[in-house]
Amino acid sequence: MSLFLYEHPFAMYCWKPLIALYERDVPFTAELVEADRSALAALWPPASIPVLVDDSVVLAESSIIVEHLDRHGDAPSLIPTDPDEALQARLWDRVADGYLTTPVQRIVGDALRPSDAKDPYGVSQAHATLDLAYATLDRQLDGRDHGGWLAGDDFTLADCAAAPALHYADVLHPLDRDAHPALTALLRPGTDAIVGRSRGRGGPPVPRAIPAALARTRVS
Ligand SMILES: N[C@@H](CCC(=O)N[C@@H](CS)C(=O)NCC(=O)O)C(=O)O
Repeated sequence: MSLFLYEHPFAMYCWKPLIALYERDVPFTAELVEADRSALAALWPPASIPVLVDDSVVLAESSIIVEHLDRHGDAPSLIPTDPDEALQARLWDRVADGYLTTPVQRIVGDALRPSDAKDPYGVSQAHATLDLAYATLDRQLDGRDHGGWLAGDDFTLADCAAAPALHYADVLHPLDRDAHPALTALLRPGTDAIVGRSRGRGGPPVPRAIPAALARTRVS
């Protein structure tokens, strides 16, 4: 078995399979993707990251990669085997991507645009979407009789998606800790500790670099 993950350490969507890989204790080789994506495009024409190569199988899309990783390692499945629970995991993965990661990408993307191509309206919409996401996720977590994970009792795909997205979102659009205590509990230990919280394993080393990196590039 040889797994290669094409990724960049600052890319939220790459953290999702990275968390799954560490959580499942699956050995892999990280292939750093930078500006030149031609080699990646030969594997996967959109050249988005992450991309996983598992022997002859090439898989893109972070959620699909996490689903595939359930075939590796012996940790409990990140897509629950119960069909109803699996739907919840997929649902909250979609919520994390759509309502956290997408607006974060919009805000960061706008900060990188030339000054004559800014989209202030889009950015203000993105901030409003993050408020909606915080309220939605906090309500999902609040007062529920489960382990504090988004989709139920267990750590799932949904948490792999939400942890990094929430981490970045909080930098760009600070989470009101008083208004959203349940969601704060998910954020509180920091992303590496969130990973570690899943069955007590240590978090991946790469995300520890992220807060410092983001602090240097803070946009509002
Ligand atoms: N839906 C995709 C989104 C992947 C995505 O947007 N990846 C970003 C990095 S986080 C990317 O490659 N963007 C294109 C670019 O940077 O050129 C997934 O879940 O994998």
